[in-house]
Amino acid sequence: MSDPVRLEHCHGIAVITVDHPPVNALSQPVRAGLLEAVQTAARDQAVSGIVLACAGRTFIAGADITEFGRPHAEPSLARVLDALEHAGKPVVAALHGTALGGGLELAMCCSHRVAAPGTRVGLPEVKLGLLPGAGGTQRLPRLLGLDAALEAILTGRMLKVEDEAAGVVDAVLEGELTEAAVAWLQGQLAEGLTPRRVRELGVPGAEALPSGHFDAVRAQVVREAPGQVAPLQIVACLEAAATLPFEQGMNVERERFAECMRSPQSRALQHLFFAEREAAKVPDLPRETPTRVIRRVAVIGAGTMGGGIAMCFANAGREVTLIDTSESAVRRGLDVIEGNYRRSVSRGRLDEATAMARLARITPADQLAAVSEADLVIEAVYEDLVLKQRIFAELGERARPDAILATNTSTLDVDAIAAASGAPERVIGLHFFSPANVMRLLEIVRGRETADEVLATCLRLAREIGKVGVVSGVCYGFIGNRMLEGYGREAGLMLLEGAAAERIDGVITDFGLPMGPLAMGDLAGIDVGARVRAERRGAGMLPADPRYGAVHDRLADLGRLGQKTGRGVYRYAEGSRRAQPDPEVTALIASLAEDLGVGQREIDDKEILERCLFPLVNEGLRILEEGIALRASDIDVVWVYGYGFPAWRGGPLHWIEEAVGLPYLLERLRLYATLLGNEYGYWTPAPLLERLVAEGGRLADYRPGSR
Ligand code: 3H9
Repeated sequence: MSDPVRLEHCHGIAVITVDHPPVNALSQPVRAGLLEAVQTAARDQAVSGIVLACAGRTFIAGADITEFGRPHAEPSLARVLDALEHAGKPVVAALHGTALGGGLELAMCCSHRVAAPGTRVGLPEVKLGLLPGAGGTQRLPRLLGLDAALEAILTGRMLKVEDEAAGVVDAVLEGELTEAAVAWLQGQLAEGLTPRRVRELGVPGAEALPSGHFDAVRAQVVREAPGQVAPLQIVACLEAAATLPFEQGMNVERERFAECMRSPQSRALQHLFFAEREAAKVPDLPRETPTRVIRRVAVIGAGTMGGGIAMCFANAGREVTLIDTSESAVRRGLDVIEGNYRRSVSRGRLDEATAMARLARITPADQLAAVSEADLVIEAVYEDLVLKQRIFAELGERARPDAILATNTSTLDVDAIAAASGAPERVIGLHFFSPANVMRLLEIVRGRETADEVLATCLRLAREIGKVGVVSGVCYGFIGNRMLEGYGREAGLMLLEGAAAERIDGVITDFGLPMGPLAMGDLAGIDVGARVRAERRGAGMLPADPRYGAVHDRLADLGRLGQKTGRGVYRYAEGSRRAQPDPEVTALIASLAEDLGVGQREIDDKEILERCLFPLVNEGLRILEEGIALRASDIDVVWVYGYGFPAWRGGPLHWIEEAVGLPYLLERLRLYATLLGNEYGYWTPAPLLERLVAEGGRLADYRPGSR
């Protein structure tokens, strides 16, 4: 391996280059190399200034996350930063790409900073359950002002050096960056430039803070990030920056950073960071598999889902043809899309010109023949196998022979749909989550005959359109919706057994999901679930349990279809989305329970949580063992990005392994089987669970097919 840090000389300027692909993270060899190079350049009388730059696609992206949790290896980052800050001559950090976390903290210890156009900087540690632990909480407010720094550190957002982060850099330089930085430094030295330390600056905005300012900030943080540790610790550090001398502020930061580092939340978020990247790797898909360029996309179905998918691709610069069966149907779909863009503009999230350019990329069509130019066709009509097969048969004839044909089905058999096309190797499932232009998950369903090239293209495409792609095998509901079934089933059964809807949902939202299962059912439409149950019951796919879905089926019969009719499990005031308990539903459930011979009782919060989440996890284990998911962490990614499972719990399988314990899960499944009966197999432990517990194995290490 080549040296990760080089020291060269250029007319009296020492140029230190970090070259440590892929992102120049501050691993031990980089820290050691930097320390030595800085000390050498500082001692060298012939050197009047130092430029610190990076090779490759980006400036330093932060500490090396893979080193977290391992024994500390010298030199510490603090020592490197100290050497930079005390070099005794000007040190210019030359930023390009992204300067993140420890990378930005390092740059802020240099006396000056210059950047290539388009460079972004940020302190994203909060996304890892951490806070910037190398002076970022004390130095950024000195450069950006208190409020802007607080916002940047709490959100972890990247800021452009041309606008929001202008205060961080001394100049934005055109041309080859290192050369430009050397020239800039030489020019400044000629004008008498001397080293400067950010620590010696005041904190703009900290002068006349009203009393109770930080208490108000803390209250807001608790509201917006309930249950999370790092954001409150960040506020404490920023309060220290605003009120204490620099060194004391650093002490506060050091203590708080160590607390965050020890927290299970940080471990969970680090797990997700790597899980998200791991998901893109498919063991039996060769890395060198060629991919196709996707410029034009045709979306069939201009409903909510199709419209969202069309927006997704238009936002990512692709030309989109939106197809439905009639001109009026496409027009309606386009109107909704236009309304969405206009709303984004009025909320300041998008400028008018960008919004209209995106809208202009979507061309309406009312004939399937309009797919003929597309590189990728995505079918997003309603869940009806026969209809989808008919469309795919036609696509087999009308689409370009090299076009990828995708179905957005959320439950149906992708292989059966693929077969209808006559070219199943070109077919794949692309399961978007509603609203498709917002939710980050994309389940990529690999059919029995899907070609490697098609899969590789879709994995790359997911990234290009800002989604996290997770590969799933073919089964009912794929990874996410299959796991959802037991969760929804138990919520319905507990209603029948006497638990109040708002209590069930409350337990789940307290746990950290954005919505409980019953409110979610109301939002999705009770008729939707009822229709799916009816079909599955007809196909013999449901247990012969009269209690299964009984409450929701009754509500559907009564026309209580959820939010859209103002009544579902809850009641909604005209035009409001606020769910209110409905005594009518309580009475209806009580009478239904009596009809079905179900006794009602008090159900405590612990039982509610376990009965909702343990079947979900248990099904996840089956999915893993069957090889539907490639690894446990893929399932975590699905649930965090597709269903709002709290990221700081790491996803359902990380949570069960780290916070609950597999032996406890097994014990409770057995207990519920005894207490509630197990006639329909609801509580039968997944074989993988029994095995892992018996052998003391770890879920995180398990791979399908391994023992
Ligand atoms: C920190 O700095 C703490 C300090 O405050 C205090 C210390 C005392 N470490 O995302 P990509 C790997 S905390 C190790 O696909 P992109 C990544 O796993 C850190 N590895 O590329 C992947 O590996 P693989 C604060 C890292 O172009 C490969 O690089 N910083 C790190 O889409 C490519 O990554 C952050 O949180 C790392 N820090 O995006 C920044 N970063 O190829 C985290 C990446 O094997 N990083 N890898 O799958 C990012 O946000 C993005 O990676 C970045 C590039 C925007 C830089």
